[in-house]
Amino acid sequence: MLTSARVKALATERGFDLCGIARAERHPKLARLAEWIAQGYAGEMAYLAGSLDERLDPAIALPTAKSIISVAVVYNTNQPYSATLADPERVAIARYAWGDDYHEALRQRLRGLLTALAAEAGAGFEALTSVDHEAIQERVFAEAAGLGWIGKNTCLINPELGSWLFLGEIITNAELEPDAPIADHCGTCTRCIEACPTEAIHAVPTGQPYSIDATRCLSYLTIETRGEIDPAMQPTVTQQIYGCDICQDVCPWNRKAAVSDDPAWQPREGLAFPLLARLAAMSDAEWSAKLKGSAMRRAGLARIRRTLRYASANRR
Ligand code: B12
Repeated sequence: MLTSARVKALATERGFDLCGIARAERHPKLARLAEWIAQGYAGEMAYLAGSLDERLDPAIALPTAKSIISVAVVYNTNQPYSATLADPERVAIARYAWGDDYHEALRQRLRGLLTALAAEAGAGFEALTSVDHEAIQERVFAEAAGLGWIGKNTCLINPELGSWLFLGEIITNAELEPDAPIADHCGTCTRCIEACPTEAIHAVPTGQPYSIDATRCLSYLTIETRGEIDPAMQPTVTQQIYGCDICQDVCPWNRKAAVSDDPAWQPREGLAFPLLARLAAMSDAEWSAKLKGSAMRRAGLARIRRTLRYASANRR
């Protein structure tokens, strides 16, 4: 019979930095998602509302689901944080997008883990993998599985590794012993709220969950929005030109964050703090080579160039 300890041992063997087990249930924290969408914070990300039912109930993805195996991988590399970038000619691409597209890279690794689990579990084992492929709220289950706590910047923070973590899951019908969540360690700290360049992170309202208004978040503005960026927000596009790391850069739990030497996450040539002028001058062919297998494909070249236009104009 498959045990939680065995699942974790197999996950560690396969290079996952964290692994924990949560119940595949309609977790009470999920209720916040519907509220958050209704408050308009999802902006153009209509796919979140479109898959709301699935997001509120993991049994829709796998009707026999009993457990969610939550894993995390450190993607931080040995590079300075964007908040320390002093050269005004240079811009920041979020570090999650410097290397290979984590959706594909992590999913392949999860499939390897799933094969190993299936071999040990025997007949009747059902499971599916997800790295944001299934409609599942990854942070809620990672927190429930004891991988860390959801911080005021809304990221999952692990007390030993920090928050530069990719999350993934295996949803399964195996009955596994769940882990206990760990306590919130944000305390009275409000550094992320104060440092956010667009005031996207809500000040901690009493009795409310930690939350952000995605429509103000530079990550959303630079990656998710189609067409032109909201004119009111255009002046905020200056240095963070693809995603934004500021709320994690300033987090005290990332002062000594773990670093990965995994080749998959190392910055591709010219992506860690490039010169804005250099990016603006890159040809279609150069971009196409750079974006192959990269998470930056999500926005696509037209949106990237649109953002570079704002950054150049705001520089002047
Ligand atoms: C949509 C999305 C975004 C949006 C919205 C982000 C947000 N904070 O909600 C945008 C485009 C802005 C974004 C940005 C980024 N993202 Co993103 N994103 C997602 C995605 C696809 C869905 C998240 C979502 O539904 N958000 C809406 C909120 C309301 O839901 P939630 O995140 O599940 O949060 C729950 C908890 O907050 C809970 N809650 C917390 N406290 C409390 C308290 C109470 C009382 C209650 C009731 C509930 C509650 O309520 C929510 C309900 O589900 C996930 C993948 C996934 N499928 O989960 C990745 C994911 C969250 N993103 C990720 C990453 C890496 C990023 C960026 C760092 C990328 C970058 N550098 O630009 C930034 C970080 C910005 C930030 N501070 O969040 C990682 C986060 C890893 C981690 N350590 O946390 C994820 C998990 C992808 C992955 N597989 O690794 N992202």
